[in-house]
Amino acid sequence: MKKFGLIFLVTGMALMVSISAVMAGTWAVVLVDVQGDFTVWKKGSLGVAGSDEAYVKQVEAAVSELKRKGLDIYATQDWHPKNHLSFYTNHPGKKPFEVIKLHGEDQVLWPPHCVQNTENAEILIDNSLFTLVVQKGMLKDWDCYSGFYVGGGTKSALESALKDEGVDKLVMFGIATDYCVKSTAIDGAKLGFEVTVVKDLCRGVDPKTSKKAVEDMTDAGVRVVENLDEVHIK
Ligand code: VGL
Ligand code: ZN
Repeated sequence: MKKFGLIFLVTGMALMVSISAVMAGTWAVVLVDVQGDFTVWKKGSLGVAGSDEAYVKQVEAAVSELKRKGLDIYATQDWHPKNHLSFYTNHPGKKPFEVIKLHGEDQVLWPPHCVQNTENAEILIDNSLFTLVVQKGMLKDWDCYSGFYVGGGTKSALESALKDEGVDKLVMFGIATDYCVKSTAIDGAKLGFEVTVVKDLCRGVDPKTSKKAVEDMTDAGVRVVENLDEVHIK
């Protein structure tokens, strides 16, 4: 009788531990495109407002703190070939930031940026903190803002890597609020993750589209918070 009591107790405790683990979920960080070309710090070709050295150091401190708390860090990296069709220079007569139709969709024509193996394509955060770096935008004919894809509807390794590790909650930040952060966050929500975007760790190309991006993310079920303290991870 005594033996059965002990077995029940141990089984019950194991059950409670696993239930609480499932309820708490598993967090990971998705760090979006903190690369030289998107920063004014590195005089990037597409340096967005407020992306100075202090911003990058603030992001690095946040990433380090979350890593210390036990979260794995997944980083995305815009990674274009020189002849990429999102570059205005590959469309004779077009100017930077003009919008054209590509595959029937609006395509902003960007200054050349994040060209593979160039210095300003590098991620500015200590790369030893990363569990995985996911590259996107490698296909010449397709732009790709979402880290869950590489372009043309082909998935990157991000979703399967996260799901293999049992991750279900993502804390997300980086550049640019109105393009890659927005797209990666919304796709994350669509793919079944609980996504939290931390606004003061993001920088946007344009204030208007950044404001709209926050609305679009919220509508898609993404939780947008002002700062890391509001995330309440553990
Ligand atoms: C991005 C414009 C072009 C981004 C990437 O990382 O948000 N923006 N390519
Ligand atoms: Zn790009």
